[in-house]
Amino acid sequence: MTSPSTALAALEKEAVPPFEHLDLVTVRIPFITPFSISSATWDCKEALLLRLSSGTVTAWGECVADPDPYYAPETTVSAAHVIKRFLIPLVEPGMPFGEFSLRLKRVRGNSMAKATLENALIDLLARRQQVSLGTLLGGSRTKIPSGISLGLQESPNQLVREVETAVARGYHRVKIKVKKGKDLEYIRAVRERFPGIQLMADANGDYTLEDARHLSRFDEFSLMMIEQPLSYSDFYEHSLLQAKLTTPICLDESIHSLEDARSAIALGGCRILNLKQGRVGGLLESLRILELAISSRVPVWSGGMDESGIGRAVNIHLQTVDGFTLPGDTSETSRYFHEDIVDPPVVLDPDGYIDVPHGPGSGVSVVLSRLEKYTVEKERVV
Ligand code: OSB
Ligand code: MG
Repeated sequence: MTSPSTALAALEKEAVPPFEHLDLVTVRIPFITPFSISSATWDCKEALLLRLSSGTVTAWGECVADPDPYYAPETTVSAAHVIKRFLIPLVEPGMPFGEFSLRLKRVRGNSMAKATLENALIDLLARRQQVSLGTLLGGSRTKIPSGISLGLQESPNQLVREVETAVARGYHRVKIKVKKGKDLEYIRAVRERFPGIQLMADANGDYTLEDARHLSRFDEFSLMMIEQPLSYSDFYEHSLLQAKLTTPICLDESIHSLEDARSAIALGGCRILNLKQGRVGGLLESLRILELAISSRVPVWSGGMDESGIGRAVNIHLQTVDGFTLPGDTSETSRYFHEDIVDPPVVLDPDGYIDVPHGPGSGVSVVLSRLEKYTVEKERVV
């Protein structure tokens, strides 16, 4: 087994691969049903994709930014702008990834844009070396546990029906979205039906510290954690809230970097981390955060951004690395899409696990006819 820090040191020494072309492609892939969180509803996956071509090899990166700034400040359009204007000029093929990563620091924030470019370059590196992304990251697992994130529902009964389907399918852990006025009744209904499942709630920042007493009523339901109860940009008030709750707090949207993770953990603002590689600037920063979490004894799991198969595969490979101690938000392709742009789709085995894709790089291939069908914009940048 390779520790995240050992894998990081090796990856930092690898040379950024050369490429002939770089394309930005925006796709809109319909969802089977709309997905709602406390701050937004999406009826399709709009994603910015970055393609690198090098000889016969093609590599991809998927940006996790939404078309709107309702989950995080970046958007598909802002990410495309930052990539073109500020990030691509920093790429010098042949330079070590460690140096590339340092250069990116001059551009403040914009971690989703950075992850998009870094993901594509690392996918290209792995494909050229004929190794899988997981291997490059020092991962050893061949399968990972599944988890599902259920959006806000019309009624507690409707939510229970959704949970029944997820449990029957074999998901290892169920996350439900909550918001003010759609919380205790919903959690109670699910707990009464399923007293023993691994269950958690995600508020996407809908509450304030004034709701502390209300939130402490979540404690009776033995939730694994409550995710991002307070503001998308806060650590401090989460630390005050954590002192009043027995349920562990997990932070999601307030963590954009290693520094954020360090501050949040040091303050006691979270006992668990949702690590979304696409939100923290990519895979190198994810390895740094994993190392911190292991040494701080903070459990980590991989979040998702309802990605297409490109980003979904990256999240799966990352979860083969040590430090991911809890099931994440990695679900089957068919949980979101009738049709995705890559093959093979993500499916659950009879035990609710997901096989890590085989083959070089992310191990999935983009099906060009489907890509074209869902493309709404494309631009050759290099
Ligand atoms: O808060 O984790 C979140 C999706 C979009 C934006 C924010 C979140 C989510 C999810 C879905 O919960 C996770 C997934 O299935 O990929
Ligand atoms: Mg979340």
